[in-house]
Amino acid sequence: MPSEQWTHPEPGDGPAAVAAKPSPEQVIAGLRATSEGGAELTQLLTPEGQRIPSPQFDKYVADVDDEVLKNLYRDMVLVRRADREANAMQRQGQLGIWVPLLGQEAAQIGSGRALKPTDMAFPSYREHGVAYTRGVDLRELLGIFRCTDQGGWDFAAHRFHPYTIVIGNQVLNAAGYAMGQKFEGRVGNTDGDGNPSDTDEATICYFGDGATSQGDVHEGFVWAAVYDAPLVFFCQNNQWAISEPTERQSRLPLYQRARGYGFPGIRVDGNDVLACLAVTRWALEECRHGNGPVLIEAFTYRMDAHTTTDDPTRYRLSDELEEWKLKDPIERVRAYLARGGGADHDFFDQVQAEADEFATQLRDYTFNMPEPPPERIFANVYAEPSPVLDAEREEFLSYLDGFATAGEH
Ligand SMILES: Cc1ncc(C[n+]2csc(CCOP(=O)(O)OP(=O)(O)O)c2C)c(N)n1
Ligand SMILES: [Mg+2]
Repeated sequence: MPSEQWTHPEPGDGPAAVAAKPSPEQVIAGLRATSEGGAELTQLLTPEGQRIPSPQFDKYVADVDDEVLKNLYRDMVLVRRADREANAMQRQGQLGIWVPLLGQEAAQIGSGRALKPTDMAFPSYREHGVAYTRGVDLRELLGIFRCTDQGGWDFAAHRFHPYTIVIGNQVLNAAGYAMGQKFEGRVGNTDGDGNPSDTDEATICYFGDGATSQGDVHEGFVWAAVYDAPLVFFCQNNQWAISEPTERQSRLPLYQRARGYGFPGIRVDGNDVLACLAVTRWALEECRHGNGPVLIEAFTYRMDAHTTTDDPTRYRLSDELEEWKLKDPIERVRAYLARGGGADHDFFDQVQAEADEFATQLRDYTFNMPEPPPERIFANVYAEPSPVLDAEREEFLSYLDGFATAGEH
């Protein structure tokens, strides 16, 4: 029988001297009670592939017919296949490290496809699926993991910030960026008919459950809140921060933290691409209209290791993984499409063949990836030319030349 969720006693309920502590079962029940669905969890597609109507969110996916859903399915299959290929290439010594996204495809594709080209996105280091939706060539992204490249893509062109390894740091960057959008009047505009303007912008910032324990994230929440910055905080709660479970990070579901900062928080089924699309579209619209920020907690599960340097069998039980396989984000879309006749075997076979071809291209490119010249380390540091940096580059180049000369003697 599931344990009751623990609630702290109200002031005056009892003598303060009596310790009011939740049992471990109550802590876990509070954090995970909604993993099965229910009032707290926004879900539009069940793990069995059944469409649940939502009075609040259906209008945000009114355009999603079978064709659009097939595209979302294709996106998820392609990024999963790319993820598995990259994982295998790391094992073969072709990449220095890999950070798997397995299980988080719906959270990333759903939220990424909710963005407009003019919106800005700040990822952590696992957002390969979001990168794909921003038009980043995943071959370029693999350069970071092969250590031939420091950034991987044109951040301004894709409106997709560099990966950030320092936990939570990108939340400050995103808060500052969104405050800039506000200061420059790029939110809350109306067209000639008094309707919200198409040109308004928002920012989305991705981070994990573990990051919510980091000071930077709290500072970002405060700044974004008091400036009404157009910022969607998108927390992928994959329930683990390497080996630390969420119950070691919080006493209550993460989305509820938003209330303390004064903005809305919502928990969405992070394995439901339709719900992630709908909720993120809603949140981005709120932000573009000047009602930001919003916190979205996408409740999901990391189905692989933290990175290829991690061994999850040392800290978690395999039955947890088995349970989450039943909530696979791709399978539920497939079940929905197959049952409703929206897609047949040919479609699924064709997507699989396309994914295999995609993986082959990634592999071929990775094996022959061009190595950039060493002085590239000086590129893209500042927007304007810098005499100090120019001098350092010249010094570095003559240092390298010294090796060539030494070799000649
Ligand atoms: C400031 C900082 N502290 C510690 C680390 C080491 N570290 C790397 S990933 C990680 C866990 C992050 O977990 P979470 O935020 O849940 O993201 P996930 O990896 O699960 O997507 C930690 C502690 C770091 N990169 N930066
Ligand atoms: Mg995590």
